[in-house]
Amino acid sequence: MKELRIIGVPSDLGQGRRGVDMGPSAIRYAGLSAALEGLGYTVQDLGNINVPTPEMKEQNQNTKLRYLHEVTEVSKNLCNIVSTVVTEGHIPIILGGDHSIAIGSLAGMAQSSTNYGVIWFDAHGDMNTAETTPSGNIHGMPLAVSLGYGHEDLLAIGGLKQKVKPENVVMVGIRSIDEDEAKLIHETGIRCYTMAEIDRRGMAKVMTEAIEIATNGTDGIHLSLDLDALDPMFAPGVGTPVYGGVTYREGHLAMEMLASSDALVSVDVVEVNPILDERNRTAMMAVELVESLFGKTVL
Ligand code: B3U
Ligand code: MN
Ligand code: MN
Repeated sequence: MKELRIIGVPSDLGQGRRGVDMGPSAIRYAGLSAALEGLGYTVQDLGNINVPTPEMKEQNQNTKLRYLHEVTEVSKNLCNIVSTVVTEGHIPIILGGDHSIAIGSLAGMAQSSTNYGVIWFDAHGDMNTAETTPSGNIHGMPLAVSLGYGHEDLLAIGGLKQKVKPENVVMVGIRSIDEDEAKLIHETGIRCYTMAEIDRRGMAKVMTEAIEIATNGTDGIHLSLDLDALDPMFAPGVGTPVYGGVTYREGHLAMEMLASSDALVSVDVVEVNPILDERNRTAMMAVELVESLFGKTVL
């Protein structure tokens, strides 16, 4: 059985609200390592990557991308660690932090020479570029960057190449897309399962197809799990909650189907904000979902 490596990335540089930097602590406090060990895995926690706090830094006036320089440095670091972990034959569990950290995880996966597909579990598309972003927040851009669209500094992390092929990328849980962001989604042709489609066809069918797309011709799946994919009823501690999300049961079903696929090679768990949370519920939800993802069953 593959071993698991936990990597914390306490970054809130990619979005506007403080607190998501405490996500790794909250998820650890909710018992992540013990839960995975309980499932029979060997788990090693590699600790946190060093991330500057926003108060230490002046905003760079040359770009509208907030904390571009700092996000770039953090991503390069994460890229190297993820690539090492995967090359050693282990599964990285990357704890955010805001979703900008996925730029580093996917760059690291690409550097490790694993040919992987991506399931982007999120309320949002995260397909903005420097031109289309309404906020300047880099957490709205990581999927675009990984597909080769966006600021050159971000594209250069881990080498100037597309980090994942669009034909192996699937979005699930989507219900908030900016107008210009939609154009890029159509242009790249990535498969986008909106909440409307999940309502109509059911999570089981959607995940069957999603897994098929992400594994078609690849060595495995990277899951980028943004907790705001879930309805705020189940995951209130996120910076940009959107009603009408994935339910508790649908979330677990999706993770269980990924576990059965036996294709998972790496995972991000992002956007848990303990300041906005209710008694660490969202971090506990994250741990539960990860347990299902790694094979927890009732019997
Ligand atoms: N699409 C908006 C909002 C957003 C993206 N990701 C999150 N929120 N979590 C933006 O700023 O790019
Ligand atoms: Mn996201
Ligand atoms: Mn989101």
